[in-house]
Amino acid sequence: MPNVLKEMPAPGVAKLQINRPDVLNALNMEVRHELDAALADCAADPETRAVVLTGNEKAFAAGADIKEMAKAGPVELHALGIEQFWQNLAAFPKPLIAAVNGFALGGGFELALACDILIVGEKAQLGLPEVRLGIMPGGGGTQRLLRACGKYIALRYVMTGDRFSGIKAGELGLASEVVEDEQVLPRAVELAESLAALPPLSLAKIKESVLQGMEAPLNAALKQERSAYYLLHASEDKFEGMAAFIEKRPANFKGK
Ligand code: DAK
Repeated sequence: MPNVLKEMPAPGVAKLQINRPDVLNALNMEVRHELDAALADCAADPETRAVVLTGNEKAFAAGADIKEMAKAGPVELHALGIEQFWQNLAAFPKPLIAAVNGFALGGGFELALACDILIVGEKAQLGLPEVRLGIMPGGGGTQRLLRACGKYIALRYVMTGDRFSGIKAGELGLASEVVEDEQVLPRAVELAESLAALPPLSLAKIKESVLQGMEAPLNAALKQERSAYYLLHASEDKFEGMAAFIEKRPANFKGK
């Protein structure tokens, strides 16, 4: 059985499901490689315009596989090239929606935090419990949480390793939407389908501007936004979008 299952649940939408239910979708090297490859396929495929990343009702992912990590020293860990997985994920150019039910812990939560939009079930359990294992988050958790909700909330949860619910995640600004657990996947697919109908180049440039802007001084970020804005005026989809508005018809965007 593959560790990552791929389906196309709606036009233009790929669903990638982590599939190690026996260990609450713990992320081992096979999962990382399969996810990396599946995301690369989605990035390269013009028919895929938005991706939903999910687990199952019990776990989005309960973190890195502790049994795999327990034996490894820093040199072995480094040699595994896990950083490349996180870098590729951060550079994924299309809309990436995390549909989170159950446990999203450690590397599993970091995986969700690296997505663009988080749809979270009310009863989900999120957190960065690495401190309790004598380590700390290493997949971007300290930094993405800090940037998403500020120093005091980030340290509150990263230092204690405490878990929090999906509802709490919503209150902390760590979820795009909090919905009933059964609605997580349908809502994520619905949102992905609506994104898949929008102009891909605009979405790519919006994502790039927001993500790069988070790391840049305001002036540099505004400059980057402006150049992305002007570039879109050269796209066929700009002419299609505006013509469709003027002619009062739905637009048919081609990603050109
Ligand atoms: N790894 C391996 N197995 C896991 C696992 C994990 N993270 N989480 C759960 N499992 C396995 C359990 O061992 C158990 O397997 P069996 O004993 O049945 O063989 C099965 O899943 C069911 O789990 P439980 O019996 O524990 O189920 P409960 O409902 O009682 O508890 C739980 C659920 C999620 C609260 C508990 O399983 C738990 O605390 N799991 C560990 C959560 C955790 O500490 N996660 C953080 C892992 S550290 C890196 C970047 C990032 C990272 C590493 C490197 N680099 C850039 C190098 C990330 C590190 C982490 O994520």
